[in-house]
Amino acid sequence: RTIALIGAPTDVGASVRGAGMGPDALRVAGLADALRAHRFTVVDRGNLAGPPNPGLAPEGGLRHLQEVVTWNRSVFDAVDAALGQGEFPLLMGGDHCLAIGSISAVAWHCRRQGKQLRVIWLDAHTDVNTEAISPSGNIHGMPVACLLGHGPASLVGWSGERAALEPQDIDFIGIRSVDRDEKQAIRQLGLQVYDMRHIDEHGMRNTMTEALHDIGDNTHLHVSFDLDCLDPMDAPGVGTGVRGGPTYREIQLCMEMIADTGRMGSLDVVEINPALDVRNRTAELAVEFVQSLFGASTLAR
Ligand code: DIR
Ligand code: MN
Ligand code: MN
Ligand code: MN
Repeated sequence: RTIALIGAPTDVGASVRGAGMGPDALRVAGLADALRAHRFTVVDRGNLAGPPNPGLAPEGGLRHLQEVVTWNRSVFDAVDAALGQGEFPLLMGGDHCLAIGSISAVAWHCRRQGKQLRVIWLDAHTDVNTEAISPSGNIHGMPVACLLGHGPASLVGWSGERAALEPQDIDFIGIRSVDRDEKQAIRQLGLQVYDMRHIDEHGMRNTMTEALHDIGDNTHLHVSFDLDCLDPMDAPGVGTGVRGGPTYREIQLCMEMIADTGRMGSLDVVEINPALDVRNRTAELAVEFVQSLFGASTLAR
């Protein structure tokens, strides 16, 4: 299977600048060769082009809406093209707003192929804000809402008449920061959120067993990996770090259990901010975890 690396160097969905350098940080950390070492064919499609970050305040509760739409259109087209060629699209962000284009393309593909789409969202945040409730106006805090059909008209409905996702299609792992009105949205939508307390009490093994229980032969599993899911002590290169994340070992187990399903069909690696990092540590950690997602383990080859 060929893995297509797609760079989307932008931070238009955030207010902290720097995530636009994420794709090159991953390249410098050796992402392509790390995957080749596990006998994958890897093609780096380079970086998508898009508008610069205008650095403006939110308008109507949304910061940089037009720029976010333009970047996501490019991401949609690149992910759609990769899937159409039978490749595995690996989106290198960029901030997490890019999951709108990425997952919309995956949902569109799954519909045409008659596949069941399931998403695992690894993040400190649930990203289910809308323009009506977001305290920041940053669209990287809104991609899940948009994919569920709640958001500005220009960011919803990209994968056909129905929304890209239904609430039961997505599980959240590692959550420890949810905004006030976002909590109500989670309850109303009935989202399955495995927060840090759940992981503390039940352990990562039981948490992932539950989250992955309905993965079947016809499932396309998409993983959306926001590096701020990790503890900022391990991954300082993120714009909105929150203390109290899963340990290195817990994330390794999480990735290995996803790999064991054999159903991962697409991946986002987002929110790496080299401007805030320490000697590229966060991108290097991301490369380690991505290898585990693709089946690397201590005793198998
Ligand atoms: C916050 C931060 N909940 C917001 N979200 C982030 O602005 O909506 N998501 N950083 O990854
Ligand atoms: Mn996120
Ligand atoms: Mn986050
Ligand atoms: Mn579930």
